[in-house]
Amino acid sequence: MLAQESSKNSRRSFIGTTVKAAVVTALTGSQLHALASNDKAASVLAGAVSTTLVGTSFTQLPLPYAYTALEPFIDALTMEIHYSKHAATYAKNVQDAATAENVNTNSNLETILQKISSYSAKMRNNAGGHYNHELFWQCMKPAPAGVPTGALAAAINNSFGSLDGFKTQFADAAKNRFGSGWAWLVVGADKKLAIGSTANQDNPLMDVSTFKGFPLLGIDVWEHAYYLKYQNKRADYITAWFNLVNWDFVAARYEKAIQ
Ligand code: MN3
Repeated sequence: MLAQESSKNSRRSFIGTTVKAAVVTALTGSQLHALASNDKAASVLAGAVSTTLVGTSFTQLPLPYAYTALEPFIDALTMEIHYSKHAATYAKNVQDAATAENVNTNSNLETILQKISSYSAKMRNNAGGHYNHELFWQCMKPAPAGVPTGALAAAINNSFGSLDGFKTQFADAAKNRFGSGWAWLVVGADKKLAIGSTANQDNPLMDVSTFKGFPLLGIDVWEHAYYLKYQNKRADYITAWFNLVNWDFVAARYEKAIQ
């Protein structure tokens, strides 16, 4: 619980520092060019996504809110176990895999994900697991969720008819992912929004994924994300989860992605 005892002020300060660090560690243009020349998936980043979005580290960041903050939609015990056990283990294991496979842990995780077929199954599972959870925590905030704004709102209406249309398609992708995995809203190389899902800890940045794009929003549909409160009722968890979406985060991510 130590992470939960820090003040709101120190959290805000940390988040600000984190954003700056992400920008500083962003890939350079020449690095992106090198990636794009031999990797189709990299074209999503090189063609459609600002380099300031690339910079997820190998280290688990503090949760940006308390374990209790997402109640009643996600209970505190689920959050504590999810963050401090499941996600922390992915973070540890991706660092172990990086050491074993001579990957510089000061590099960006996105770079590894785009070439994940070059690495071990341990790297695939844990680089994906760590990246997905780091994004997942930021995709949520204490209720109420509000609504998409600006360019994202227009794009959602254009692609899915309405916010409700988006929710229906996104929930279907999440419900229909058999077994463990994730559902995603992504922006593709064509700069259009798309909804899809991936199995296990794969994600749409990976060269091995059949569903590709730059992830804007993701929902974890592994049972560990919801079973304590919702048991087998994944659909109820998904419905409740929409109350927690941090649309400001998603909108900012989208606007940078289409620059
Ligand atoms: Mn999880």
